Amino acid sequence: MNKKFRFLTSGESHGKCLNAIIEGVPAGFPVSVDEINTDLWRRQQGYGRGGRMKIESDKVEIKSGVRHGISTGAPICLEIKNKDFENWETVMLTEPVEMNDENIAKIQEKSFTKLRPGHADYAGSVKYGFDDLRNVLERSSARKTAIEVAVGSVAKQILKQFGILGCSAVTQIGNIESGKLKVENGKFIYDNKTFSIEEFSDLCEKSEVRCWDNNTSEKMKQEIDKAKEKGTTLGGTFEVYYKNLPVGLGSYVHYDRAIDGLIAQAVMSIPAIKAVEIGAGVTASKLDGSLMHDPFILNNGQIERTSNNAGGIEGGMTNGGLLVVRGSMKAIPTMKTPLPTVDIKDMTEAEAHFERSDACAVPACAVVAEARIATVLADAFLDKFGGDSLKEIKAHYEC
Ligand code: EPS
Repeated sequence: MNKKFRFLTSGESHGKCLNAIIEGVPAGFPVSVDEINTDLWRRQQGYGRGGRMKIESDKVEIKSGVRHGISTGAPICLEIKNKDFENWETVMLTEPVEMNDENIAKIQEKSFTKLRPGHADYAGSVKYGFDDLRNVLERSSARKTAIEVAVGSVAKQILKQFGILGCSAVTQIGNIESGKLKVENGKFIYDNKTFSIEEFSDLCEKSEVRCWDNNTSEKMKQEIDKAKEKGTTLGGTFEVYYKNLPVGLGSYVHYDRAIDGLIAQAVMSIPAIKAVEIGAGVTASKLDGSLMHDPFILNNGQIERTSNNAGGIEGGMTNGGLLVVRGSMKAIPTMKTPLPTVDIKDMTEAEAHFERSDACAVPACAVVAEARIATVLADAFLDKFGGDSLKEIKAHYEC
């Protein structure tokens, strides 16, 4: 399938910067740096983040493809500087450095050879033939999700022109689960109260763990504190919702056009994700057909559904319902209380490498997933309604 909205990113965790080139944004779309920076800020929040987030205050620079705030149709280049680079310059310089005693000591201090179970260290070092696991860590780090959020933010700005809006919520951290949320006809029902997507999103944005319920938020924070005390880390689950999607994004005609498959790939590619569900998700396997499928009804001549177990997707296509995607994130593998491992320097048994990290990044991950899903939706939207300019696309959309 020819992608209509595609991008590549580059950059290391402690390198000079993170970059992306987006190809496929038609001319005439407003592209706001402030909106991208707001999403970058949202990704940096969340109880349980480590010291690095105090160093970075991510800001994007748009380097091409936009003139006076409007896309020109040309590739859009984005850049986020790593503030921490100044502390890592000798270690992470792209040019060769003079191997004097001082520089050798600096580089060795940041080299490591004790594999972290659960991280990319082992497979990455075997695959690329590295002796120094720093080479694996730098690109496999979740730092790269900052630039992915910037790209997703541009995708969200395309979708916004057509009233398509998204939000995300954390539903579990460690063993603490949020109460049961019901999502019906685009409304969020919790504790007998009904919220619009905007109201629900607002509640999540105000929580330090991105959970709409205050009591659960507090319990989640305590769970993170406990994990920190033990020197361990926590995973969890989150949900992403998008409303006002037109019917028919994606397709049933080929495996690589099924939008659920594309969304699953996008979310699964985020570091530490182990499962992706849509709608009823894994519960679908337990529901008999009469409970699983969402009946059609007529309301003043309009087709409506009485439930949304499908999560807004049937037959690999959006069906006009609210998109509901759930992701499960494992606990971060860099831990103060290390697991048994092997030191590949001398092939001895050892304790895993530890360096400054996060205790829990589930709230940040929800924002990343929201952004990654936006790129899939924007791609499918441009595929269906595409044109060279916003004006052309609006004409296709409206006819
Ligand atoms: C990460 C380790 C930590 C995280 C980082 C991901 O970074 P550092 O080693 O510099 O303390 O904070 O995430 C980010 C920097 C970010 O922007 O999300 C890792 O090893 O994956």
